[in-house]
Amino acid sequence: MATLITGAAGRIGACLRRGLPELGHRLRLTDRIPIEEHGVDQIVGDITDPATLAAAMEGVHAVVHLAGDPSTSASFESVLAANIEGTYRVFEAARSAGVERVVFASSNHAAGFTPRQESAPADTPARPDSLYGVSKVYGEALGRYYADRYGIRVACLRIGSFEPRPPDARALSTWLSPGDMVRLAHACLTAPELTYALVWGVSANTRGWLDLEPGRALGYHPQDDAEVYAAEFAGLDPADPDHAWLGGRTVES
Ligand code: 15L
Repeated sequence: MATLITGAAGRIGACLRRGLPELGHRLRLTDRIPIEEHGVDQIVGDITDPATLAAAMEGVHAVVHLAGDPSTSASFESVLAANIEGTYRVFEAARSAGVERVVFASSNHAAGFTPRQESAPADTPARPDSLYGVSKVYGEALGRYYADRYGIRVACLRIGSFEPRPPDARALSTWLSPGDMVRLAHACLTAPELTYALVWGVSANTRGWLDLEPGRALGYHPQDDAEVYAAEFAGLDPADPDHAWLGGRTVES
């Protein structure tokens, strides 16, 4: 049985399509953009199209749902189609095809208006900082519904700053390295005890303040730490939104 990755042509998609096969996962890919790689099993199409999704879900036991508008400044029209309708179509197609588990790429921006604190639990209440964040809260709620109502195993990943290396001082707390992204997806795809889980998608950052225990309970053991790059950045003023709020400057945009 294969694992379907939606949004497979995107940045996280590219990372997982390289990393997950090395851990034994057989992948099917879907995206609006064709992936020009030899020998990939792919269905090209839009996630708002049920026929595309029905074809993509055939012979699939798990889905990693990455597709959607990833911009924190996305318009209502854009999140409505890509994130709201698209995420519903993915969960519904998964249910209809008898898929056992869905890993949903949520975001720290679902709770971006959370003030910095000692340790924020993974189920920190929704406090979106943008319409993008609102759409991720919706995706988490859909996941909870499909888990409770239909027994699909669902993990929602509140991903921080997914980059090859931390891009700024904020990311010294929120960075998710490519290697840890693969480890997190693998853990969520294989944890036998998963029913529904909300976990932070961040690395083991020395300056992190997002509780990694729920992820560890699923078998996610992050190995990277943004501190390695700390000397590249000046310290942040406590009043700087990048320090004060989980969502950083997005709270002001
Ligand atoms: C996200 O969820 C966004 O997709 C990305 O563009 C960054 O803003 C990232 O979060 C972050 O918080 O660094």
